[in-house]
Amino acid sequence: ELRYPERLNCAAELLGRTDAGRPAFRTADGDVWTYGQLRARVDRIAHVLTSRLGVVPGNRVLLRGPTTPWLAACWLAVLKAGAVAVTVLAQQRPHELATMCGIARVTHALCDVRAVDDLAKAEVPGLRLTTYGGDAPDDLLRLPAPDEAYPAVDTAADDVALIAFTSGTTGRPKGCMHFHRDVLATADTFSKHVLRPQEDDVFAGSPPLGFTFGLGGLVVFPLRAGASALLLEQAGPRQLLPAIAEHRVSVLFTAPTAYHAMLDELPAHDTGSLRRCVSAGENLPAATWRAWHERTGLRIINGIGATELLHIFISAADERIRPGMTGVPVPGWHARVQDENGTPVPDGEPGLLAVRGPVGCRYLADPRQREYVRGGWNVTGDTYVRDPDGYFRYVTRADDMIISAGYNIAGPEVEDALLRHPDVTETAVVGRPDEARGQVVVAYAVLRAGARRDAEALGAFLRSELAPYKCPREFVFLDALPRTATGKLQRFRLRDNRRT
Ligand code: 3SK
Repeated sequence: ELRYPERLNCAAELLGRTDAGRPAFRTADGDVWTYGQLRARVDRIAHVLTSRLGVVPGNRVLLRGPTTPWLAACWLAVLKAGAVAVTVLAQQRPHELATMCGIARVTHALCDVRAVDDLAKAEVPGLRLTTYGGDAPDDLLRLPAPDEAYPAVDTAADDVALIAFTSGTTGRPKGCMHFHRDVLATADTFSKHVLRPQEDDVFAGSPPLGFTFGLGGLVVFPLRAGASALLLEQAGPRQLLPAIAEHRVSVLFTAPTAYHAMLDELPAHDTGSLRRCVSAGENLPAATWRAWHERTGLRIINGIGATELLHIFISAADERIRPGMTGVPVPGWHARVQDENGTPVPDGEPGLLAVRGPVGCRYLADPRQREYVRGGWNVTGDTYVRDPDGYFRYVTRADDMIISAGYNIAGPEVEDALLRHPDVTETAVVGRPDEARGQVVVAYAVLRAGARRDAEALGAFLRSELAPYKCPREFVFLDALPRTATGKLQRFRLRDNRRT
């Protein structure tokens, strides 16, 4: 069981332990911030926040910008000053930003000067907006501040440290509140027991810091381990491979589609420094896991996490990893599969995934709390099967099961088969209403550049891989699949025929 002192400031904990001379953050340009420099910059920002901008403990401070050491330093400074960081994504538009600011009652914002337009357009009443990284005399980094240590505000372990928004794959955003102890708990469960980082590890990856997958993987886990993180403003599959080679990245966090997209380019890059590869955010198809393993010798650590629960709660390490499986509950977490009434279903049968552990869902003023937390369990909205040996296998999102002529068909199983075809780079399989069968299976596919859009050939391929009732009745070829800002597939758009 995890035990933290009653009074705890997680930013002070993350910053306080490592020798001043060790590297904390790196950038693509070759800048290195040592722990000593990071501490000094965080303290300076915290002084400015409290003595110039009027931030007091409990104020909600919005943070927005590309992934840079300055964004991470702002996040740490807000927490160190006892305020609450409201993390949003650079892609979010004025209307979405205004909604989130309203829900979280944001009073202040720190925004990278390059990302300020949309936030200004959001016209949030009473918002005190400060930019960083620009030339203006009132830029956050130019405002005068005492050149001395900033003593961390004495927060309680269960004071709110951050509010992270989830829109899920549809619907009005929900703000999830997380405590100071929750932040450390993610590092002391998944990172400590599954990832097992070392001081000389270099972390890197694609998820932005406004997505808790990225915040954990690129800030919290490396700092908790005294390691360093390469923070990349551009972190698509095309940028990741050269960055891994150049900066000797050893721990990689990215999404299943990025692992798949990097496969062809792998031979052209030196990935010999990689020790750990983490995939989350979406289901990792067994086909992608196998191809990555074949080409790198590395076993991708698959995991399921949620903004509601901050980070990953089911996963597996090293030899315990099984392709096509998410894994077992991370030490400290409990998981089961249950029916709609909360009764556990037998092993081998699909049902709703329910978990509990050191972090819980706390929606900010949202009645949907009642749907997510039922009888003390967090019901994630995923359909899973638990095998008799305790492994959890993803089936689909609970509301995404396709029911065709009485058969239950999980889109991800058909997608996994399609991804084994050499021309398919991305795919989504959904049910379309049909008078005779209830629903029919429709496959959307993105093909490798130059490949022929041949529905018949794909159909024939699938018939050799899957039972006939699972095979799509229709193939639709797209240039890209509709995704949320965090990269999650929006199946509802495909079901409703809304592709953008
Ligand atoms: O939402 C997710 O899928 C997720 C995955 C891993 C860690 C954190 C999150 C929010």
